[in-house]
Amino acid sequence: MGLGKTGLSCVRYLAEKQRSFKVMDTRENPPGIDELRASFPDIPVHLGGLNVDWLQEADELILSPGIALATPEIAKAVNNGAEAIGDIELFCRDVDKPVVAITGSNGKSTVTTLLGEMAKEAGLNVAVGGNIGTPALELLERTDVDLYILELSSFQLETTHTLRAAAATVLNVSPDHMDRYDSMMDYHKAKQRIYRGCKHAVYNKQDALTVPLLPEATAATAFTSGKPDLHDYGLIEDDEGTWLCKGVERLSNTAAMKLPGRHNQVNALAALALGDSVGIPMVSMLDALSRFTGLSHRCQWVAEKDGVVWINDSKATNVGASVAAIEGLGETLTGKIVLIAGGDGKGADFNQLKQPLQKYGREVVLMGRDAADIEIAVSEVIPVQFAEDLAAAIARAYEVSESGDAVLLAPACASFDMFNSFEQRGDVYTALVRERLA
Ligand code: UMA
Ligand code: ADP
Repeated sequence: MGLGKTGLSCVRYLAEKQRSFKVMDTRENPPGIDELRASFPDIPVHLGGLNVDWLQEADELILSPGIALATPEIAKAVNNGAEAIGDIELFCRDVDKPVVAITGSNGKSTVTTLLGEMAKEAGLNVAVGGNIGTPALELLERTDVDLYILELSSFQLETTHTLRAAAATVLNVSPDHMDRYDSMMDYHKAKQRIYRGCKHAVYNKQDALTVPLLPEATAATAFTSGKPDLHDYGLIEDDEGTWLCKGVERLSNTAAMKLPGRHNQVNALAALALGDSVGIPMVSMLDALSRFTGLSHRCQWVAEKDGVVWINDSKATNVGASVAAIEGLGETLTGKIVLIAGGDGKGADFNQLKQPLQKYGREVVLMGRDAADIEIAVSEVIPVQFAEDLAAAIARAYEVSESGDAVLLAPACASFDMFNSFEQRGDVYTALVRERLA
């Protein structure tokens, strides 16, 4: 149920296994339909709605993540005895190498990619996928894999029953996808499924909702942005700066990291804890970490000049992500943040920006459609300037920033009023910054 990327990967997998199946999608013209018709012309397809007869006949329903289990027709079929699973469950039933599974409200893609780089550095043949882009079942097409690293969304976890990961983590839990869940409790329950049957759980000591609800005998390691207990991963501050630590052991000074921000130091600790628990050598992991500049558009280091660092967090398309970036970065600076924000606010409440900006901000440069709404929310606590476009915003930030500062593009808004996508917004920012600093 559901074509798209996931559905197509299931079709290829089921066809290869010579299973008997049908495909449906509520969309009239779902992505992947042309490929399905060309490569699998004999597979029955129902589009533009749910086929209730097919649902009643099925032994097994394989749901794409975009389809909710709570859909009444699906709930009814499950009540009548059909089993509801997803692509990750199919993957789990077949996989014969260790799997590291990563979920959380924020930081999933960063930790997944970083851990992949760490495993590669150690010489492992690693396959990285899941919610991050390549559907998990496509990874099974490779025959040389030593280790699988999967980013999993709560949607995927809802329909996964036998994950049994070698290592699993919930990085953090904050409100998200509340259009799909009745309450935070339901969202939390979906995330917790990642720990089912795992050999080693890795959790965030500062976020109670990530603590695994597992038998005590399960091995578990915590990470924290505070001082670690004996077997935890954490941060220790001394006159040489901040250290990534395992217990009292100093692993690396954070000055050796290119990934900016406290939240990314915590992401690094999570990746180290996961990698350690599946036996990736620490020295390889630290090497990979020191080179990792982060994913494009997520608090990405762009340039540094005259003591001012320029950061692209165009992926901060909502207020929560901007707040994380301001706080994460702010804590690590000797100076302050010049924030470039604004765009299509999607009706958001910008008041949450006030407190972190009061603490860490030097000035806010606003652009885009909803700039005035942000000004109303924050102007009491921080100077605000308006800019015609991104180039003008960069020019103003260049003028006002001082040594020790960071200029941060973290718009708290979608990009569609000025750009095609958050990626394009970030690319334009990167090019304009480099041009100005050249
Ligand atoms: N849809 C329908 N009718 C259907 C099936 C889907 O209207 O019958 C809609 C869904 O509600 C959704 C959209 O179509 O809005 C796409 O859903 P899908 O299940 O077809 O998505 P795929 O193309 O298979 O992509 C999915 C993940 N998408 C979602 O979870 C919505 C991708 O994560 C993931 O990369 C891919 O599988 C491979 O595993 C994207 C995502 O936005 C990046 N994830 C969410 C997030 O990260 O916040 C959870
Ligand atoms: P996800 O895959 O969960 O969306 P990403 O790694 O793509 O996560 O990061 C998305 C946004 O979330 C980034 O723009 C960043 O500002 C913020 N972020 C990243 N890591 C964390 C974290 N550990 N805690 C809070 N926010 C974070």
